[in-house]
Amino acid sequence: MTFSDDNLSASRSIVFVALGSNLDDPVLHVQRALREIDELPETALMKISSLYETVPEGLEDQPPFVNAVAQVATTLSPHDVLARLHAIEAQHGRLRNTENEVRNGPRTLDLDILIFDELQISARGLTIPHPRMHERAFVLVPLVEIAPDVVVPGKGIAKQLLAALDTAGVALLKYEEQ
Ligand code: PH2
Ligand code: MG
Ligand code: MG
Repeated sequence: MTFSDDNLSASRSIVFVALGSNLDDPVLHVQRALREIDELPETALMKISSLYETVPEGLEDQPPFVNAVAQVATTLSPHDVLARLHAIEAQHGRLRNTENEVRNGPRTLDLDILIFDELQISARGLTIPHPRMHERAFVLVPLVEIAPDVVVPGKGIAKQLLAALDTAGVALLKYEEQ
């Protein structure tokens, strides 16, 4: 895909966003979400990883996930990025905080902020870096593909964190751009 060329000021932040889907044509949800992230105000996609098919973690009895990671430049605040990502999830039919939503369960689209510059934030509803990213191969494999040397604040360098993990459940996915 080709990226929009928003003119961002020098004070932009670099943000890594994880994408995940395991319902209703996951590849399409992830591809559409990448475009929607690129179209956000004050925000531009810089890099996207390949798409991966991954074995579900946390709750095993659900369809396989499609996962990817995007590197984004933005002048939005962390809370504004989070609100925008939640809005994109909602456009994809994601039901948040309802009895239909199972923790770690199936979802049409999950967009998580992984890293936001060097920030470490612990607020209600927003923890940066993502608290479990360093132990998840479905996050670190696509992250290391596009940014092997990025620092996960408080945890270490992405490629070194990945070296400690079993990646057997993460497979490169072949797909057509849609
Ligand atoms: N997301 C979860 C829980 N488990 N497993 C895989 N493979 N991929 C995910 O994106 C995922 C998961 C909660 O957000
Ligand atoms: Mg998640
Ligand atoms: Mg999430």
